[in-house]
Amino acid sequence: MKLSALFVFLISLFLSSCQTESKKQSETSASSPTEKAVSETSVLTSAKPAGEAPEGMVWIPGGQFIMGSDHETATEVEGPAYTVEVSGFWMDTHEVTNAEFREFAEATGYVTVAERPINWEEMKKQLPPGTPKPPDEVLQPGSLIFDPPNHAVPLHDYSQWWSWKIGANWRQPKGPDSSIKGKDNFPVTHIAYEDAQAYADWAGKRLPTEAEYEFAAQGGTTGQAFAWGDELTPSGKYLANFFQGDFPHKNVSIDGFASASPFKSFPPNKYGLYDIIGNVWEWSSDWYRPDTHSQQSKITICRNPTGPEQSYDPQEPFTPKRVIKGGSYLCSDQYCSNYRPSARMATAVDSGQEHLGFRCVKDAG
Ligand SMILES: [Ca+2]
Repeated sequence: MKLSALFVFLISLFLSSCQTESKKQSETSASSPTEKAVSETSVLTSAKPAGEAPEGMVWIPGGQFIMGSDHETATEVEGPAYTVEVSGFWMDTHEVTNAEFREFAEATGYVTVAERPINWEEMKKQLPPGTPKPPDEVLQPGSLIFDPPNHAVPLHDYSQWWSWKIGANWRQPKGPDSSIKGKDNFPVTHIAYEDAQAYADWAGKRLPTEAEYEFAAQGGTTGQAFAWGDELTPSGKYLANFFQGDFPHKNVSIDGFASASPFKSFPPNKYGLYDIIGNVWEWSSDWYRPDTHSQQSKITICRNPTGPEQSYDPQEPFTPKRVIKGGSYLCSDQYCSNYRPSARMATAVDSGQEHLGFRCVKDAG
C-alpha cells in the first residue's frame, strides 16, 4: 500500500470512532474547530437514572467540555484544546483496591499478566524485528517497580528509576519479599490492560474512555491549570498524591505519602471522586496516538469519542498502547506534572507498573 493511501486509511479508521455531524460540519467549515463546536447545541443523555446509585459509584452528569489543553504546562500530545461532549455515566468513587481485586481473583481464579509465564513468541511481536531473545533467567514473570538511585540522574532516561523486578505483581508489589498485608484500601497495582478489563467484565462495568475520564477529572470546571483551580497547592494545601522533592532520588513527601496512599486520603472532587488525579495512574479504554486530539478536533461536535481504532506510538511503533490518565504519586513538577486532567500517557497493554491501577464506569441503562 502506498504511504498516502495508508495515511487516508488510517485517518478513516480514526474518524469512524467519533460520532460526527457531517451536515453541520459542512455548514460551518469556515470556523475553527472550537468555534464550530461551541456554536452547536445538542441534546445529551445526562439525566441521572432514578433509584439508588450502584454501590461505590457516583453519577457523572455528562455534558460539553474542553478536552485537551493548550496550556504552557501541557505536552504536545495534549493539544489542541477542543469541545467534546460525553453522555452521563456512573463512575467508581475510588481506584479499585487490593481488597476488591482479591475478591475478583478468588471468585474467578484469575491470574494477572504479571503472574503468568512469559511467552517470547508473543512478546517479540511487539519488538523491532530481529530483536534477540533475552536469556531464560530474565524471561520470568514480573513487573516494573520504582527503584530510584540515591543521587540525581538525567531526567530523560526513565531506566534510571524503573526496574524490571521478577516476581513483582499485585500480590507482592515490590517483588517476592513484599506483600499487600494491611493494604486492603490501597489501589491495586501491576495491573495490565486485560487484567483491568477482566475485572470490569466480572463487576458488570467497563473501563472509562479517555474523554469520560477527563470530563470526570475536571469536576465540572474547565480551563484551569489543575483540577481544583490554578494553584497547585492552594493555601499550601495538597489536594492529590504526587511527588514533592527532587525527582527521582529525593522524595520529601510533604503530602504525607512517598508512594501510594489508601483511598480517601485526599479530598474528593466536586463529583465525589477520590484520587481521580494522582495516587496511581488509571487505564482508559482508548488506544493511544499522539495526534488523537488534532484529529478529533476536526469534527464539528465530537460526541462520546472512543479514541482511534488502532494504537500508534512513534517511539515504539510495534507496541500496542492504551492511554492512561490522572498521573501518580511519582508525578513531579520537575519531571512531568501529569497531575492535570488533560495529561495523557501511552502505556503498553501488557505492562503492569507499580504506579498504575484503574477504576470502572457503568452506563446508565
Ligand atoms: Ca488515580
